[in-house]
Parts: sequence; C-alpha cells; structure tokens
Amino acid sequence: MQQNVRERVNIKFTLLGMTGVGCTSIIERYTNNYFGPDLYPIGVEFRMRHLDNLDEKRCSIQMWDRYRSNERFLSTPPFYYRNASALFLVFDITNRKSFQYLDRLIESIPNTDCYPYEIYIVGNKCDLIEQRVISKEEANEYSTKHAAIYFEVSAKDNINVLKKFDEIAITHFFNKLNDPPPKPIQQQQTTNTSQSSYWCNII
Ligand SMILES: Nc1nc2c(ncn2[C@@H]2O[C@H](COP(=O)(O)OP(=O)(O)O)[C@@H](O)[C@H]2O)c(=O)[nH]1
Ligand SMILES: [Mg+2]
Repeated sequence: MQQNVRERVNIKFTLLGMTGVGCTSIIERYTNNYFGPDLYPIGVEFRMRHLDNLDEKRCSIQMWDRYRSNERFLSTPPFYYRNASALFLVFDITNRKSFQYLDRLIESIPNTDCYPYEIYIVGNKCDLIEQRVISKEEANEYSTKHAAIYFEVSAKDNINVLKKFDEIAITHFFNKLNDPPPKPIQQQQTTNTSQSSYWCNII
C-alpha cells in the first residue's frame, strides 16, 4: 500500500545565552505551551514544533537548547551551529551581566561564511517591567551594531513567543522552498550529532 508521504522542510533554530536567562523556558513555551519551574527535560538538546499545511507541506522546527557546558569555557559544540537557519542570543532584560555576556557569545560564533545564519537577539522576561535594567533602545542599538535583529518575549506570560518564532520559521520555510541553502564553503570536521532528542507534536 502506498503511503501518503508529506513533504517536510526542516528548520533548525539554536538558542544560546547565560544560564538563567530562560532559554529552556522559551523552548518549552514554544513547543509545548508550558511554563513552570519543574518538568524541564534533562539531557535534551532540542525539541520540535511542527507547522502543518504551509503550502501543503510540513514545517518542522528544531529548537536547540543552550548547551549545558561550563560557561567560562564557552565550549558550544559545532553541531549546535551546523545547518542552523538562525541563532537566537538570549538575555534577561533584568540582568545586565546576561546582556554583557552577549559579547562572548558573538565572539564565539563560527565564521558566518561557513554557516550562513541570521542572528537574533532576544530580551526575555519582558513581563518584569519594574525590574528592567536594559532598555529597548540600548538593546536595539547593540543589535544593529552586530547586524542582528532585536525582539522581546516573556516565556512566563506568553508574550511574543509563538508569534515571533512562528513568523521567523515561516519566512525561513519559504526561503528554503524557493532558494535551497548553498552548501557550506568550508566543510567542518564531522562531529557526532545529537543522540538524544525529544519529539513534540503540538500541531
Ligand atoms: N519572570 C519571568 N521568569 C522567567 C521567564 N523565563 C524564564 N523565567 C525563569 O527564569 C529561570 C531560568 O529559566 P530557564 O528556562 O531554566 O533558563 P535557562 O538556564 O536559560 O534554560 C526560571 O526560574 C524560570 O522560571 C520569563 O519570561 N519571565
Ligand atoms: Mg536550561
């Protein structure tokens, strides 16, 4: 019997940020519409969200969580970057250190000729208005300086998370359909990719 195989376009998004900025919370909100202090999966590298019926195809979005390494050494492995459509550098709008940490994240990004991704800077916890220490103006200025696009979200209050990430995913989906990405200029040494994955069908 012939199976109805639906065409699928894969999008990989990688989130990076200082511990505690809310990378896992954003991913949980986006893939599972959940926010809470507990039930966060341990040892999971990415989670999935699927958007169906886009041009009669399925868009499968992999959300790669911040690498759980010792931050002082910034040893994010290459497979976090490889084939990523976009990098999301997350900070907490109530924590200046997490904003300053973006410098180190940007320095550690591999050569963009090799990995042609877009870079977004994401200010999380925008529900904590009273405790804000990084203004939108400062974050926007910093992002422009680094050729990145800035937006704010709250994983807790579900502000902007679905809207922004879906919007960006859909743009990448159509870009990929119309213009398949070029092969990387330089082939990096092959690294073993994720063994552990968590699949989450919410649509
Ligand atoms: N107020 C508020 N707290 C948040 C938000 N997102 C995450 N948190 C809290 O920030 C802490 C760190 O979140 P987590 O997702 O584990 O951060 P990660 O280390 O970057 O993965 C937790 O206590 C979360 O409940 C948010 O949008 N607003
Ligand atoms: Mg986490």
